[in-house]
Amino acid sequence: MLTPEAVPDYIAHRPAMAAQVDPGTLQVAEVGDGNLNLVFICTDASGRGLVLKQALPYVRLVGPSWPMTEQRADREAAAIGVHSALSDDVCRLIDFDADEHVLALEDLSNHEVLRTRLNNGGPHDQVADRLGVFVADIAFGTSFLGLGEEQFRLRAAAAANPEMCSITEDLIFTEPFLGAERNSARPVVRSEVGRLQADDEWVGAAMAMKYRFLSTQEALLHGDLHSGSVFVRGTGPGMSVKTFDSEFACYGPVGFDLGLMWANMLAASARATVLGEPERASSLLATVPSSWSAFRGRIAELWPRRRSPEKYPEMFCRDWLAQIRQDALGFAGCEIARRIIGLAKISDIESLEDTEYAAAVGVLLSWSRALLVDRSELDFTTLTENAPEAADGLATE
Ligand code: SR1
Ligand code: MG
Repeated sequence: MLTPEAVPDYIAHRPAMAAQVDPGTLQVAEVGDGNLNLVFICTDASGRGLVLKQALPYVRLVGPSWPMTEQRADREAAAIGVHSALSDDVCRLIDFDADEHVLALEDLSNHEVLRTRLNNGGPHDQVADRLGVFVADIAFGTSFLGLGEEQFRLRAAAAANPEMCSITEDLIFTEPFLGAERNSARPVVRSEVGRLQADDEWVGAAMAMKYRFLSTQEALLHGDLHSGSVFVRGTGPGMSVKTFDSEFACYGPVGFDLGLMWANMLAASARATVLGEPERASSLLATVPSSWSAFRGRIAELWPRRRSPEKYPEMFCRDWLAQIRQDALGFAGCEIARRIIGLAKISDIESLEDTEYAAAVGVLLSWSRALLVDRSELDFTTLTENAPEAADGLATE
C-alpha cells in the first residue's frame, strides 16, 4: 500500500508520472473518501498536480473483512482507455502500474464533485445533458452498432468484470429489496421501508431489472455513473464535465448508466424539495427528460455511422431507444432504493435532519415504486406530477 511518505519516491521511478510533477518538491495528501480505494493528490512546488489511485485488496468502506480483487484497477484503466477515445468528458489516464494497481490520473482539483456542487445549491444547467451525450457516445461506440458484431463480442468478452458486477448485483438489485444485514435506514422511515419490501410488485420489478443487468450486454458501461463520479468546473457552454471512477465498467444494458445518473439527480431534487427550494427541485427533476433528449439526439447523430446499415434499419433504432428508456427508468428505481436502504448511502439525503430526511425518503421511495412498477406507462410528466406530494406533508408539520 502506498503512503503519502512513499509517493514521491514511487513517482520518481515512473517516468510517465515524473514527467507530470517534480517528485523532489511534492506535497502529498491522501484524500480517498470513496468506498473502495486509496487516492493521493500530489502537487509540486510549481503547482503541477497528479492524482494516484490505488486499489486495495479489500473494500475500504468495510475493511479487510470484505476482500476485493485489485484487478479492478486493470478494468478501470482499460475502460478509461476505451471511453476516452470516444468522449472528451473523461478524466485522463496518464500512467497505469498494473503490478501495484495504481492509476495516475489528471489532477482535477480545480473541479468540484457534482454531488458536492448539488448539495451546496450550485448550478447544474446542462450537466445532465452533457452526461446524456457522454452515455450515448460510449454506448454507441462500444456496441455492435459502432464496432461491428465480431469485434463487439471480442470486446465484451475481454471486459468481463465479475467481482465488481457482483457488488452491483448485491447492493443495487438484491439487498434493498430482499433484505440484508448491511441494510440500514433511520427509525423514522423503517415502517415505510418494511411496507415496500413486502410489496411483491416492487420487489418483482426490481428482480426483473436484475435479470436485465445480468443478461444484457449492449455496450461498455461506465458502471457507476452517480453524481459522485463526475467532476464539474464552470457553467454553460465552456463548462468542463469529467467522469471518473469507472472500476465497475462492464458490458451491460445502456439504460443502466442513464438510470444511475437519473436516480442521483432525483435525489438532489428531493433534497431541494425538503429544503424549501421548489424551483430548484423542479429544475433538477427536469434534468431527467432533458438528458434523455440529449442522449436520444446524440444517438440519432451517431446512427448513420453504424457499421452495417443494411442490417439495422430505422425501426431498430426506434425500438432500441424505447428499450433503453424503459431500462433506465427501472434502473433509476433500483438505484434510489439502494441509496436509501442499502450500503453506500448518499450525502444528499444523509446530511438532512430527521424531519427533512423522512420527507425526502418519502418522495424518493414513491418515485422508486413508480419507476419500477409503473415504468411501462410512466411518462416524464407523470413523474414530475408525483413530485410535490411527499413534500406537502413536510409543509404541514
Ligand atoms: C462497496 S462499494 C459500494 C458502492 O460504492 C461505489 O461507488 C458503487 O456505487 C458501489 O455500489
Ligand atoms: Mg466510486
